[in-house]
Amino acid sequence: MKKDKKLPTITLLGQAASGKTNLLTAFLNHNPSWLDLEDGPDFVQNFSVSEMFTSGSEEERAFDYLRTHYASLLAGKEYLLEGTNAARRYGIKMSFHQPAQAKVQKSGWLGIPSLSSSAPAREEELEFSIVDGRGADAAPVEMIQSDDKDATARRQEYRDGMDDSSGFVLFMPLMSDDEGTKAAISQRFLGEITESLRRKREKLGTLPKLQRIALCFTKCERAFMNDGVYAAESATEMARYDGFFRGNAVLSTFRSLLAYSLKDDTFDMRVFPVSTYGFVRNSGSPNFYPWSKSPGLLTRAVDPIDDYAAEPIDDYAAEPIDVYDDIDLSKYKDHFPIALKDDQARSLWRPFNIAPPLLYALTGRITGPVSFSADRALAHISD
Ligand SMILES: Nc1nc2c(ncn2[C@@H]2O[C@H](COP(=O)(O)OP(=O)(O)O)[C@@H](O)[C@H]2O)c(=O)[nH]1
Ligand SMILES: [Mg+2]
Repeated sequence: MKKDKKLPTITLLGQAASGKTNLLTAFLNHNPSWLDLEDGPDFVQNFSVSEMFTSGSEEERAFDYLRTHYASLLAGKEYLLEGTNAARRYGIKMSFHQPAQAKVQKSGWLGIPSLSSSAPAREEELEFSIVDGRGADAAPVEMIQSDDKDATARRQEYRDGMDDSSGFVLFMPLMSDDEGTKAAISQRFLGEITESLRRKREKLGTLPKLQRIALCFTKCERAFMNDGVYAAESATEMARYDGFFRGNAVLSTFRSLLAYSLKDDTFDMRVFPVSTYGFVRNSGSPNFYPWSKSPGLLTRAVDPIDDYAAEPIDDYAAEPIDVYDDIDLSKYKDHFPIALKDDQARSLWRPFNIAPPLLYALTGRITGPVSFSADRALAHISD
């Protein structure tokens, strides 16, 4: 990544295993037309995403690691991989077509919408950097977190990333963890954000102002496991999140931040349900397979000579493989495992709403099939 130029920066924040690195990997590797950016009021078209590195750089090496990570998820071999162990900055270039936009004013006489202004169509190119780090470094738990030099240096890099950022993308799993744990973790992130805001105020003019926070509820496909083939559609319906948001410990903890974002001259905030696993293309079912031995994508490619397999499988088999000897599997056998080739697994994997929070944090554009304004999120909490 070019060091001579300060790129607009966004930082991914969230507890360990909240899905930061997987989302970034999918964003950089996935079929561009599946990034959900062509949906929503500020939709864009014909976008492409690419990375910018000096070859042989540390960033390039780390990016190659991300590619491996992505390939291994498809193959269901994620257990071979390490977690994120340092704060990394990836240089990214995104280009897209911005269609002509008519801004409609709703306050016309008799409520008739009147056209107030319009923006012509144009091509846009954004160069930016994304900071991804080790969750525990961004919001350390005193007592548990190591205080050695390495840990302190890593933490400092992550905090520097936040200070250089005009947008934060905050990750919290929609399900899992008890409310107490979620509240405690959110509290630590709230503390880190508040500290960064304080440093930004102190160094006004040197550090960029925080413009936006995208709060992502990750792994949201798991909330729709009972919806079968209607899951993908259900996930776009705002009302379906009522039950998850009401009394939600994360939203309650961030209540003050959400309320603060509504004031003039502060940052904006928006809430996005996201899922990197997403839904199976054409079928609409959640692309999550809760096999206790190895939870992961439903559509992972199954290696015929996998350790789990008792016998080699016909290359062309498109039927359930009956070689896993896990008794838990019997209840899943109607849809998994299916011998998918790598490219089939890749083409069936359609992530949900993963690029919209990134574009929002960067530019304020609202894209994607579903998201909640701060107002609306607050209304959910106080319902
Ligand atoms: N069910 C589900 N699991 C996910 C999703 N995204 C990531 N994961 C899993 O969550 C774990 C942590 O993901 P990772 O991206 O490494 O989290 P990070 O520590 O925040 O970077 C991995 O086992 C992922 O496969 C998702 O959308 N749905
Ligand atoms: Mg990570």
